[in-house]
Amino acid sequence: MSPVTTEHCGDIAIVTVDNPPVNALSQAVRAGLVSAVEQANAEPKIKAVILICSGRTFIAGADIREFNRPPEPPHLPDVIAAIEASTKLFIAAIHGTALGGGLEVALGCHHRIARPDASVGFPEVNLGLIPGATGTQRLPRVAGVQVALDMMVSGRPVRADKAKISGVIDEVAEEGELVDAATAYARKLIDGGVAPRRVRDLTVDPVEPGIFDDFRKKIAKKTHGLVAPEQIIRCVERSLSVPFDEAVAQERKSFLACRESEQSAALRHVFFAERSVGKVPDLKKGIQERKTETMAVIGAGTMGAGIAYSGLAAGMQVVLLDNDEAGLGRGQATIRALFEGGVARGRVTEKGMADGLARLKTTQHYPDIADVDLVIEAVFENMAIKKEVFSRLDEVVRPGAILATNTSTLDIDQIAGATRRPKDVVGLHFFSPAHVMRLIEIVRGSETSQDVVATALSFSKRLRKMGVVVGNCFGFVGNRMLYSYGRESQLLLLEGAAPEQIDAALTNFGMAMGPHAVGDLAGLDVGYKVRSERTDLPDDPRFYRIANVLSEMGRFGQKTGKGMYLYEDGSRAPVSDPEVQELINNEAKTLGIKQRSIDENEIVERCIYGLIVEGARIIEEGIVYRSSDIDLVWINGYGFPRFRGGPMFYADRLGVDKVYAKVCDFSERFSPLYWEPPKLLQELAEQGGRFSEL
Ligand code: 3H9
Repeated sequence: MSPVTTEHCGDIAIVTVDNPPVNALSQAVRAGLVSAVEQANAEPKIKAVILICSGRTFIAGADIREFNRPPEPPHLPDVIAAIEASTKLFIAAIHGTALGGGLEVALGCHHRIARPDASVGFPEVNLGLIPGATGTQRLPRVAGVQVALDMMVSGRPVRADKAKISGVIDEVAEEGELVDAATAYARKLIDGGVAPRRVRDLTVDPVEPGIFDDFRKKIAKKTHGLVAPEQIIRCVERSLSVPFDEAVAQERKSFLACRESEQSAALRHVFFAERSVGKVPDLKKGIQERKTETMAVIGAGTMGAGIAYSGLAAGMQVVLLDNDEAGLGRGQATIRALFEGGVARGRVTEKGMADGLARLKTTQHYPDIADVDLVIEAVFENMAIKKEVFSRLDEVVRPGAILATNTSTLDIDQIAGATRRPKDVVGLHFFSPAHVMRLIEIVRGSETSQDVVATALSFSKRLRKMGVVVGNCFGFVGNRMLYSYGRESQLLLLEGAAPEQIDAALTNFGMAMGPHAVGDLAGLDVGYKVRSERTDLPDDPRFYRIANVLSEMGRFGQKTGKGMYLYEDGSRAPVSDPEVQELINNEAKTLGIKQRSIDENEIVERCIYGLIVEGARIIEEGIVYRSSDIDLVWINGYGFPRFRGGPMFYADRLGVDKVYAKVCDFSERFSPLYWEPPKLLQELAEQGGRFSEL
């Protein structure tokens, strides 16, 4: 049966799209729409057609899954042209979200009415695409150039009221059934003798000279390295001077080029990865989750305060516990400052801040947190201290509460072992700054119960974060892989690459920051302490040599004004330090390493392939459910470029066989100590497989 059906109500036809879950424009929907138009045109008694959707939303866009196949007719621009050319009045009735191709269909209709809670937008840019079915030419015609640029380059949808003001929609429906409001609207148009109003026939309002260049400057930093935003701008520029059909042909060409691009393939991969990350294969369906209304955070340092703030911002009751009174005061001040920052940026209202702060309690006494639903421990990264905290929690906190640790590296099972309820213990590894970073690694211990994992996933969502369920091993997914990445960035120093050269190579690749700038930001002492507690490090004097020497000199990074780089007072901008280069050269000499000139390509390959090799081991050991979970950890926690899809997807696109060959080459050139290829990498390479297919 076609997903598009037509029903007649007197002289009005109601065409309904029913293609769950989001009414995407699959080939069957496109074909159904064409035949609905033909039927309406052939039916003399029909004067108007209402295009409406079943389920939770209006058409949410093209069917993204079809983008991996050659386009099949009827093509969307032709479907929209048929709707627009219809002699019958076409009215789009919008609920939920009209997105991408969905909004293009609505703009092909002659009129648009939307529920007050609906929104409309062009999110194509988030998929490395441009609106490719006349959207770039229609939006400037109804809403002007500035609105068109803002909506299409940001990808952010706008609510119905705003969309009406800018001319994207014509009417906001009153409360009640949308179909009734749309029918009443259609009746008004029919009775008023209103003829079809075709957007293609409108002209774009003239603009101030320089508007496009100003816009380019405004977005330059945010869109650095992305292809689609510039393509959108060029299409909108054409809407002012090039005839509609010609501009649409150019838009289509540009859309198809984007669709075939590596960037779009990567961004589409991320889109689906984000939708599968919450699906944990072995969790029983319909599992009863635990309550998470009240939360205690142990440790009022920067991390603890950030976690507490996230809970308060999500409407929870939060108790902050620290045995140091002054520390507690500082934590409270940090939380207040975070709220004030939110108010200043317009993200939190004054009332929201007052409510949030009223829900915060502080204490130095464990019995005060006895009744909470969830505890998150955020004390020093030291096993003995963590065990002590967990045995206290075990004594005082009510049965059934979830006991979580924010450890970034330590063994969850050992921590759980300090309690008599290991089933209730889970890792919730937040990233710093906790109020900003979206990622939470949900670390499943060997005894963590299913309902605790399910609750941790919902809790992450409630905090508007992305929970990725991972297994228990040193450093879990993110920090374990960081070790290999960091190791290579350190070895490269000894071999002759300068810190700024390494950082530039990786930011050119798309990393948000270079590894040495990140080290200085996080504090070189932090990694130093973790390494000094590990007993399983390789017996290699080169391993993190420069970071160790700098830490021992008290050069911890930004917080001490110098680390790998120098920092002028109050500035976070790294400045090269000739003393550090001299130190690196001396260390290389001491170790008998002959320095050489190293090119950008080798820097990127050594660091990124280091990640891929460790990622392959993580998959092999079953620490993640799917390779795309690793991609999300690195994109959301470590600044890996989204437009490259994450390290494992990047490996797939390069070709796993090519990566394997290079790893074998590195193993020969630099020693198998770090470059022994994992079995999984070898197998996939031999079978022509991909990580994403596992
Ligand atoms: C485009 O339109 C190009 C045109 O300009 C030109 C063409 C020529 N296709 O997000 P959810 C699936 S580009 C296929 O969890 P929510 C999704 O994978 C497109 N599938 O729901 C998931 O599947 P599963 C422009 C799609 O309520 C299920 O639906 N449009 C599509 O949180 C539920 O998704 C966009 O970029 C799709 N287009 O949010 C809009 N969309 O259950 C993309 C969703 O198997 N979509 N699915 O995991 C969204 O932003 C959100 O899905 C939406 C609903 C806001 C609609």
